[in-house]
Amino acid sequence: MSRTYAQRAKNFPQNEVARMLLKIIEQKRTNLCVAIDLTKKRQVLEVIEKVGPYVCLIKEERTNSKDSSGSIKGKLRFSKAKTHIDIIEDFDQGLIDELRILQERFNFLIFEDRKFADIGNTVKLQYSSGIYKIAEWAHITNAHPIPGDGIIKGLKEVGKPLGRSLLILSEMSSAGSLATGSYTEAAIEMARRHRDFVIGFVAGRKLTGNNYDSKNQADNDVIDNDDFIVMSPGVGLSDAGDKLGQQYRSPRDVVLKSGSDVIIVGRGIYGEGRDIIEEAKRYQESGWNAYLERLEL
Ligand code: 5FU
Repeated sequence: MSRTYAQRAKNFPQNEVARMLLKIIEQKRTNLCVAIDLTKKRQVLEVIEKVGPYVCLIKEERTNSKDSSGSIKGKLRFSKAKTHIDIIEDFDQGLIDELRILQERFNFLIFEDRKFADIGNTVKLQYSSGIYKIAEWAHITNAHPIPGDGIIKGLKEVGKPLGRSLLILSEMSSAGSLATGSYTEAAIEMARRHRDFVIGFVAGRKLTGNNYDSKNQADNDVIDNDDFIVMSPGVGLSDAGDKLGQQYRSPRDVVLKSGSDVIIVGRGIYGEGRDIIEEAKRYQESGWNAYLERLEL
């Protein structure tokens, strides 16, 4: 048995972002995060316009491509064209302003999937400065635990005063990932040491916390200090994976069997030939029904 998203909000007294996210999930009845790996700001905004009603989170990636066809259809052939770079072609403050408008209109949070991985002093600068100034607009970002606690401390110095929060990448969905076993265990310990800034994990399953009965009032009065929000990428209903090692599982598998809290879906929603709105609805329903089933366990 498990608690509802709303009941878990009290487990995050130090993280307003976590409480906001849990509230949005409950209000909009969606545990879907759409990962927008598109290359032009116009495309990103067009997808958000479509999926906005069905998501709790938008996961942004700063990507670029040589494709200049300008059409959404052409741009959506990104499984090979997408690359992570530090400079986006047409990034400007206008994108951030538009994102903020859409965020208010549709009530979702923004997760910049930056995957920081350097020493504390460097990530501090990467998070606060440069062209993107991620800390100014992203409610949530994430970091690899590999450099040790310094990476969290550095990001926290910038993000905490702004009310931002962090996820730790403790597992990855790709085949052959090294983030397993003792690495994952160490990542969990790091997160526990920084509960004032870390709200959860990118992982394939629930990693911490206790089980409670959502219908038992006595249970619900207890605060679970080991509760972290788990967000899982590698979710797809139509494909088993891609040619570059990505591996997909169904929302039901991820949320019901593995106890994850948020499903992260990219190409399953806006891949070539997909009806973005229909797919967003399908994933939203699938993720939410799996959660409702989990409450009954
Ligand atoms: F940390 C991870 C991970 O382990 N697997 C991922 O796939 C992050 N991701 C991201 O989720 C990845 O960078 C994409 O942005 C997104 C999955 O996209 P897809 O199109 O659904 O495969």
